[in-house]
Amino acid sequence: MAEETICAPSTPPVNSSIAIIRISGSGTLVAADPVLGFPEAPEPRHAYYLQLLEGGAAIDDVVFVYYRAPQSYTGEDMGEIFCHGNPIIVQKIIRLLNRRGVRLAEPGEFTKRAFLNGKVDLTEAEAVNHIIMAKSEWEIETSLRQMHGSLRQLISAVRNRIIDLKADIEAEIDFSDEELEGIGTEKSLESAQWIRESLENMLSKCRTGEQLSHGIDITITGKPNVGKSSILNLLLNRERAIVTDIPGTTRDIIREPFQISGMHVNLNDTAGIDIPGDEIEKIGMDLSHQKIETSPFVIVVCDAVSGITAADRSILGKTGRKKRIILINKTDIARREDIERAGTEVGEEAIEFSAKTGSGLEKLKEAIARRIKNEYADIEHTFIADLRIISLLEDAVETTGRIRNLIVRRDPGEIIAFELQALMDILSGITGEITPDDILDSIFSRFCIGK
Ligand SMILES: Nc1nc2c(ncn2[C@@H]2O[C@H](COP(=O)(O)OP(=O)(O)O)[C@@H](O)[C@H]2O)c(=O)[nH]1
Ligand SMILES: [Mg+2]
Repeated sequence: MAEETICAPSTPPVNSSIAIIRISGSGTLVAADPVLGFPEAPEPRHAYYLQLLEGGAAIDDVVFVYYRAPQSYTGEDMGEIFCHGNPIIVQKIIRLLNRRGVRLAEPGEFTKRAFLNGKVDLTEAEAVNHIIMAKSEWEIETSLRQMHGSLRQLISAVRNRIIDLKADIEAEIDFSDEELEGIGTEKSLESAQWIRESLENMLSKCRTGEQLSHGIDITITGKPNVGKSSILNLLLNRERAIVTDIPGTTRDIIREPFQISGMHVNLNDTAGIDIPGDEIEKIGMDLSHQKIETSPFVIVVCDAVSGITAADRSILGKTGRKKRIILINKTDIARREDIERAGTEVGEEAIEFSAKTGSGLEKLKEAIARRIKNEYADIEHTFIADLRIISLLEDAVETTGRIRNLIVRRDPGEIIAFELQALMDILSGITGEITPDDILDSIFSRFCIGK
């Protein structure tokens, strides 16, 4: 149990209607009472409207809520002061608390205390930070589920199975019996298999979650002047990229985050692909080619007025193996027969589009959302994992494979039990039961102050 009482503003230092200052630790009431002057001992989870005084002078009218340990976020005695959202007032209150022996909290220290006091495990604590930092509705929903224990519960189920298996194997060591051994091996193998599949499943969902939280790359490509930048601007609903009728206007890659159907997407506008005019254009096109290679999804834009040319065919050929959406743009100024001919020449489903009028925009958004959902089938049940958790899960899967082989080879029970313990330790690293202090520090230092 941490001994020092800590405090921090939980809201940013800007002028706003309300600011919140949190206090946590056994000294919470001792520090707060004289400045707030409670009429009697405050009742937990009640809102008190009080005047905050310093030496008889009013600092602000505030609302104070007291949480009695262990029924609080940190598991310690806690208080929350809601004052007017002026940084000058906040600083005054913080200084006052400091003078009363309450130290300023470090980033993430409240959540770290919640973790150390067993209110949350590490997968839940990390999810708290992801809720705050999330860039999409998907990430918020997934983080919320994880904060409520989605990953912890799965790990706990696997751990229980490991404990059972270990107990069985240890029992066999003690009462080694030739006849029982055969049945024991089969049951052990079944358990090892179940453990391995569960861990692999978890790993795959963590990997998907990790990719999705960075945003999914979608690259817009096509020959010069087909309307790529206009389409980017239309999707973003603002003039982000320069649009002109001069071919070769976009030279660098323009990358913009964007939300589609609750998912975080990074939209890339690139230089048009054709025969380069100068050195800069050539560099821009090389970048375009690289971006197409590394993006899981591409939008190929064709022009209904110019029709499908050699440059289009080359781009369609290069992106043939990618997950792609084809647009036939500029339908607002093209003749019907030209639009249809372009569609036929493309040779696969294409969306008739106009970046000028916005026609086809809903279809495009639906197509993007559908592709993403198809690609990441387990999207609804993923986890928010960083590389630390992923690499521990990889270790766990590998260890389970080794355990399986030991069982098949009927190696001594002692060796199998030893490996099972190693596997348990890896899982304890994920939930934070045995995680080195420096790793904990680095995790919590990524949090905001006051969280
Ligand atoms: N009429 C019409 N003009 C368009 C459309 N999309 C783009 N343009 C025009 O085509 C020219 C090239 O557009 P831009 O977005 O810069 O193309 P990019 O080179 O592929 O990025 C500009 O003059 C745009 O206004 C469209 O759907 N309809
Ligand atoms: Mg452009």
